[in-house]
Amino acid sequence: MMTEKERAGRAAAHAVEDGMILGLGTGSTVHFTLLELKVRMDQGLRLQGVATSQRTEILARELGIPILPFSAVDRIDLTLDGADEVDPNLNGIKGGGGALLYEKLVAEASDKVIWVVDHQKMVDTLGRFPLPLEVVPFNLEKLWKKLENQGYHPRVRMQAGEPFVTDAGNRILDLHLQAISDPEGLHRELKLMSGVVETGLFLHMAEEVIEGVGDTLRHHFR
Ligand code: ABF
Repeated sequence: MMTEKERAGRAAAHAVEDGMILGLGTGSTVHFTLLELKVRMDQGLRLQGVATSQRTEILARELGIPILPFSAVDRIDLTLDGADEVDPNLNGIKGGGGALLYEKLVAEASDKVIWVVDHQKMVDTLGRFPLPLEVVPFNLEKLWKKLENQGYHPRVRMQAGEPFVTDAGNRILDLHLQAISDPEGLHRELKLMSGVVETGLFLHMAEEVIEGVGDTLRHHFR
């Protein structure tokens, strides 16, 4: 039986129209979207993709999906991506995969954004998932201290015993907030801190969320 991730991921590939330029997200759910795009390409669908991470680009190339550099496109027709948490307003937390900066830049250049999630990603209030913050390495320790003093419970994201490094060469601090009562206000506060590159709060960006629920799908619209 298909998992909720696969069901949602594959469904999103059928929102793609012939000739589209796509934003290709990062994560294990959107992985299935790329697999289904390959199936549709073998049936004649034409498309080009802009990858949001090196690992998505590698997968896309392995599947034969034509890749364009982000710098080569003015607009993207449709971005298909995953998310870590989505609230009833279709605001989300992204960045669990460490690709939040390029994902947000690609989403902002897109005419439409669809997220694909399994059921456990849908929440009433954002924040139980630690909020990723992309920060410049130069200021990592001082930003950690500032956020710690403000009670934001920051943790340096690690990989193989070293600080995780994003595709842009930055670091990630994950904020363990439990609940975010004012996502807009928190996003603005964090973005104004020197050394913060981007937050994992994706607000008013997704037009649709395709949720895998057991053996069915739910479509949520903003
Ligand atoms: C990506 O999708 C990340 O922002 C987010 O962490 C991820 C969700 O991963 P998965 O689909 O593997 O749960 O866009």
